[in-house]
Amino acid sequence: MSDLFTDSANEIEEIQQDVYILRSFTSYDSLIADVKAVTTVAPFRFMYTPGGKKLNISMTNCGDLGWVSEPSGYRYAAKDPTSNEPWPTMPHSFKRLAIKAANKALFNDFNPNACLINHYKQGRELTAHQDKNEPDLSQPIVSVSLGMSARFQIYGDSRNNKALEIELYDGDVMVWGRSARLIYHGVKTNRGIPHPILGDHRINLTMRMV
Ligand code: MD6
Ligand code: FE
Repeated sequence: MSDLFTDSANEIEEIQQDVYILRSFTSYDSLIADVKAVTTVAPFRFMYTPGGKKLNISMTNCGDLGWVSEPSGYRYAAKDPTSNEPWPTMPHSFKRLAIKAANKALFNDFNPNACLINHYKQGRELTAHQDKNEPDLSQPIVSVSLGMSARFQIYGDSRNNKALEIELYDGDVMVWGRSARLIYHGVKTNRGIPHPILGDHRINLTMRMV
């Protein structure tokens, strides 16, 4: 498919106010070495919610700060609580990609210092939530989908709204901020064609300024 559409591969589309998508902006192939470098030092792990429930999705982080969910609450932590060591440095490839994507959506002073990495096995879903633990909500989030596709759901200002659904494929990048910064969103299980390396798994990077 990408061969047929290379001319439009880097076009930005505003799918809803202040929510942008860049199709085929990158690929797992081009990020695999850096994803592995991070997850070798800080492996994916299942965190627990403040209610004490194990999350469905395993996670890790890189950068100056990492998002952590614990029985005591959500926080950004400078150290990996599993190892008590700083999180791995954010690879330049991640940062460059995020800044380039943010610039396309006219966020010109985005310089992410935190990257949450989610890992989904097929059948696992992410329930509707807002990302509101970041101090400066004028800064966007840049999200990179890798591996098997999944259906992303955008609920807007209430999780009771009917969701706008969008299929996200390997290499698709989303940028959102401004009026959309606090929208509710979730992810339905991976589906579609298995990825040559990740099979029926999906990885998502979300880069933030914290
Ligand atoms: C995911 N993404 O795509 C989860 N949050 O697996 C998110 O939760 C997300 O894509 C904030 C901004 C963009 C996102
Ligand atoms: Fe989110």
